[in-house]
Amino acid sequence: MNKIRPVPRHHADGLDTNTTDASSAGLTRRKTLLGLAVGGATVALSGSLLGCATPSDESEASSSEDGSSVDFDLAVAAPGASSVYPFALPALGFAHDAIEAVVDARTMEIHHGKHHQGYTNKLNAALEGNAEVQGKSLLTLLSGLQDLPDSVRTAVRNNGGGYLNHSLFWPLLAPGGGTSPEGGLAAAIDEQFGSVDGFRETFATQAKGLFGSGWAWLSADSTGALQITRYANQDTPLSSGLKPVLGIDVWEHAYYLKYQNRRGDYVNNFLDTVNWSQASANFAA
Ligand code: MN3
Repeated sequence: MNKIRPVPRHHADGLDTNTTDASSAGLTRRKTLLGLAVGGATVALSGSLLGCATPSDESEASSSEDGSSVDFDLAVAAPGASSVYPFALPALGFAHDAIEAVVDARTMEIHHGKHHQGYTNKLNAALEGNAEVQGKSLLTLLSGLQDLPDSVRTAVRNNGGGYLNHSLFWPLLAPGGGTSPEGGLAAAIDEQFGSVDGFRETFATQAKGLFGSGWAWLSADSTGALQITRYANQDTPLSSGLKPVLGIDVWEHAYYLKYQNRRGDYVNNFLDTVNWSQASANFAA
């Protein structure tokens, strides 16, 4: 079990919402916020553009707001995922053609074997020769980006984030077809979104509307409260003190061969194929 030290996040803005345009490892300046209704839920949009923050934008990043921590256990990641350097490409866990209803085999082959492998290789390369950073766990690195040397911070943010996000993503796909939320996660979804359908509508809206490349995540804070958060590039919920529960990769490399510009169809098919047992395990991790 790894203790994650959270960085101050969005309720510092006085908002009590379950969706946030976050981003940027909790390092984004959040000055202008506006609320709007999406799918019956209030959505907070940061005035900062996704991806425009830089790791040096550290005005809020150095201390915990309430001293609490988010626990997260990398054991829920794909088989073979590494928690420390050197990092190895984890197993996909199913055949490339096992989820054709969502993503075609060629895309899965490239996505796992080239993109995820690429993040793995580049993360290792960034840490090679830096013994001090090598000794830190991936979760420590990603939850403490502001503490890293300038020479490796961006590489860890992008490639460490890519390594983790994809390691969590593969097990969230159910080759046998989608299941239903279980246990504590089922109760939390009902409480936060009214129903699984309510969750689905809000999550799909966020995933479809994310500009450019990134991820939409259902995450939990240290109290177990859920929120849907969008991240640019390979930023992760861990970097804003949140526990990742269910995420979708909306980079074009994840769907373009099968869907071209029809991201919405990809998002809907993904939501039909969620391994909710895995998401429930992530929530409990
Ligand atoms: Mn990807």
